[in-house]
Amino acid sequence: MITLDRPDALNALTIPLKKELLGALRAAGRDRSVRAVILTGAGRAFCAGQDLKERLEPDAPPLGVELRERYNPLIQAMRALPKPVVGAINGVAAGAGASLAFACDVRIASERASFALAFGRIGLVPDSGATWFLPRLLGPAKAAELALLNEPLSAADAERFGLVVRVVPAEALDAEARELALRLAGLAPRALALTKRALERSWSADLDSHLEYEADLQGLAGATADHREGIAAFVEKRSPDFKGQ
Ligand code: LHQ
Repeated sequence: MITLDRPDALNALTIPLKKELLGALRAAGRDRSVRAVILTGAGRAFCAGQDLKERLEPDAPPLGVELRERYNPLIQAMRALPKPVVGAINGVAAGAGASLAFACDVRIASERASFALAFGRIGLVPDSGATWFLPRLLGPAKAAELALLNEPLSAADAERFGLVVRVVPAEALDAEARELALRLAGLAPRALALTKRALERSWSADLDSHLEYEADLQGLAGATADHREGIAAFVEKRSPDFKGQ
């Protein structure tokens, strides 16, 4: 579990926090014993986005540089991670904090969660993938409403729009997110990684080339010991024991 841990500032993203988060994502990618990652926030917020006070410091890098050097690599690391990322959205996810939530593979939300783009209020454009993820996750009309009007989305509406798999009482979020992550961790890791890759690629592919791509991936998945174990478990009417091989 990766916890953004600056609760007094609603886990607003400073340069050190962004560096730590990227390090934690990369470490999770390298560690073979990690089969799923939970991303959550300490305290009452998931993440309030960029630390706006840090932006007032005289040596704050230009926004374009900050995005290219620190935000974009975070989003890319989450999408390229060959393991599922479960967003446990415990409270408000605003600005780039909402983008982090959108970049998770699945999200489960506390009833106290909300999503707010917030960028418009400070004269900025939604970034860190927000304008890429939102139309895909919510559809173009709702995406435009959120992005242009900066309307927050409640947890209940997020569930209605399919942005989160489930809304749970605040005190149950941790256990429910762990259960979801454990379910994912019990699946065949290689197949999950390839599935994530196929879903990602589908956005920029035509059907014919994507059918080919799926056939290639299936060739890889089909050659794994986990595939053989899955079939054996089915025939023997038992739960599979996937080893990631
Ligand atoms: C904060 C923050 C915060 C610092 C709460 N920073 N302290 C931007 C620039 C650079 C490059 C790339 O991209 C970006 C992307 C972005 O993320 S832009 C969007 C940045 N985020 C926002 O505009 C959201 C700002 N926060 C809020 O609007 C509110 O805090 C929300 C609606 C999230 C929560 O409201 P409340 O529940 O009323 O809490 P609060 O406002 O009282 O905040 C509690 C504390 O957290 C407070 O500190 P204090 O010392 O006064 O108790 C806030 O100053 C601090 N905080 N967000 N982003």
